[in-house]
Amino acid sequence: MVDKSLELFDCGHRACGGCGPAIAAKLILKGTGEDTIVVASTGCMEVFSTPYPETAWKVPWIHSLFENAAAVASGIEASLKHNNRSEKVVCICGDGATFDIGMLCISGAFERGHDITYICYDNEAYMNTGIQRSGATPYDASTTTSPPGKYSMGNSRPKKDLPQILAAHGASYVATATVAYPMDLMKKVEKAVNTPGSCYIQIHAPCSTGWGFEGGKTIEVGKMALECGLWVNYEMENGKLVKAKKVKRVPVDGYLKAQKRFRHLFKPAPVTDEIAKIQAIADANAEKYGIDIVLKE
Ligand SMILES: Cc1ncc(C[n+]2csc(CCOP(=O)(O)OP(=O)(O)O)c2C)c(N)n1
Ligand SMILES: [Mg+2]
Repeated sequence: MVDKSLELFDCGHRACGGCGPAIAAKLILKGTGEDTIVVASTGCMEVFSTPYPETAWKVPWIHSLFENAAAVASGIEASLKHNNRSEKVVCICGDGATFDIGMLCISGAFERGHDITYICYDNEAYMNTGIQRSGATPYDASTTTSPPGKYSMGNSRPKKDLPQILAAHGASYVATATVAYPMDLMKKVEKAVNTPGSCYIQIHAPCSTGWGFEGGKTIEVGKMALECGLWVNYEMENGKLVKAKKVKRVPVDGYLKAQKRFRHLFKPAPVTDEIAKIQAIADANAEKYGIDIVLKE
């Protein structure tokens, strides 16, 4: 088992207070251990952790373009294999890089079956460039490119189901996790890097600046997402769902109210039909993954 006391992502970086992705980076490296090469696309994490000539990474780390981390990782993995070396190759990339612009390279890497772990820290928008919507932005969230107003209630499309898309590529292991449950996150990362073939982990990583909540509430907001069913923690092996965390679900209202990106749904008055649509998304998740705790009479 990997030594989880090692701090391989150092303090002193320049993330915002309460940055979910920074917590994710720290936990991911506790799951991978030292024998790891990280490939990172451009985005907040790269900017706050590697302002030249400084770095927060205590493992080999390579910057790729916004769109090609999976291709860079594929090349590194092929070279390591050729040289009989055993380092783990791990991409750590934002949702914009993963869901949108890097999708072709990820699809190619997974189709070829490279022995890599691709991890998306999902803060649900392009945060580094000013909070633009991505394919991971949830329904009705306000971003600078999906502002609520006369013509819309925020982001008009639901979140893309990327874990299922990568499972359909034949990924050996696919999992979702959240920074709000660190032990679970580290366990899943450790499992992924020790599973041969292409693995994918998507981490719910609340962004205090982009979502609009106080930096001290990151873990609370993360837990709320899971408790209302808008985020589900599950694992898939070879395309099959093997585990999903059950919850005693609460309505989505609390999670939405905790963040300014959903403020327009409650002010000046609650927009009940839109809130009901978001509740329906949580209900559909609960049904799909069987997460509701049913109390026996
Ligand atoms: C080809 C290309 N297009 C646009 C950009 C500008 N750009 C840099 S980071 C970024 C957003 C990254 O979003 P995400 O992957 O979600 O990471 P986050 O900033 O949210 O951590 C964009 C649009 C770029 N670097 N390269
Ligand atoms: Mg992002």
